[in-house]
Amino acid sequence: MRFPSLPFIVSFTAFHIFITPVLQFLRLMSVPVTVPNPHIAELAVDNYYHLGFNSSQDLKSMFGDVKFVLFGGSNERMETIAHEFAKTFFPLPLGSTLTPIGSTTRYHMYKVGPILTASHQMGMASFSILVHEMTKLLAASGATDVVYLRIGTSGGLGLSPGTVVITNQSMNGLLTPTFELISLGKRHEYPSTLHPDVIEGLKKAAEQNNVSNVVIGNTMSVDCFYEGQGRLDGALCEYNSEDKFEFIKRAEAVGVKNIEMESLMFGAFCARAGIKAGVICITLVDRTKGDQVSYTHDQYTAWLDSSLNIVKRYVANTLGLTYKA
Ligand code: R2B
Ligand code: URA
Repeated sequence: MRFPSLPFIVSFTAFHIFITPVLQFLRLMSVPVTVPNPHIAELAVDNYYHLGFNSSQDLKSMFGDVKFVLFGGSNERMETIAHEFAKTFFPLPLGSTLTPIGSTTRYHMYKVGPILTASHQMGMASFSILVHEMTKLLAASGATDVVYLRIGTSGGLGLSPGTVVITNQSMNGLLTPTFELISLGKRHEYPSTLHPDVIEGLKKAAEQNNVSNVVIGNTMSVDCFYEGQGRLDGALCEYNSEDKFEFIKRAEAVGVKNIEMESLMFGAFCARAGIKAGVICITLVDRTKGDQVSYTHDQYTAWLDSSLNIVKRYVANTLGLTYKA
């Protein structure tokens, strides 16, 4: 057996003595939300136009404590989620009610303790405006260690409706993991990645909740509900059922478990902005069985609850809160 050389032993020991504490210290340091765009600093006042706030306001006292932003499509769902977080972790002062903050023309936002919930409506274009303005607002507020989560709905592939999918990797309609943005007449491709800490944290929370209807897999994300998702029930359709199933097989072969309309842009934006992000969606329909979406109110509530309970557990684990399922 060969013994390690002296220089190796010296550098190995030095690494452990000096570098390990530095790495531990860095891990404990808080990470502020920042905006990489240098032009923002030149603005006297930045108007977060679609949110109904601006940078001249006392944003620090309003949003400086935010740790999680929970995004989802519908106004109603984001109100329900805010209520759930108030009920479980941050009771509202006696006699007060939860009301949306800022402008409600485009999105609805609620704040409960260090949690913001915000509806992004449908599709990447709408969500992109929200994440740009949300990130600028949180950066101006001095918020630190913020995690973004999309709690959404989707169509499943070979999964019974109500299954919860934690996204590993988002893919575009060509089944590659890049988000395409056309800017100044040029095509840009950005890798879309969700943060491994968030994926792991959601997985662990799902295990702790001991729920069986959870899968981890890839998500196809496209800016279209009908033809872009290979549905046969849109007003227009130029392919047949065989074409649809041939594509679904190809998607399944690269690990796609569900299809939705936002995670690709979300993953690319958050990776570029240096924000930890994750996506957890319930499935509303099994696309290998049909295209029409229909469910009862009670089913929807139960399905949403199982994804929400995972998110609650993950938030509790991250913020050191007590959570009983
Ligand atoms: C899921 O549901 C919406 C379409 O019905 C869309 O926002 C999505 O990603
Ligand atoms: N949302 C989608 O984008 N697709 C579905 O099939 C269901 C919900």
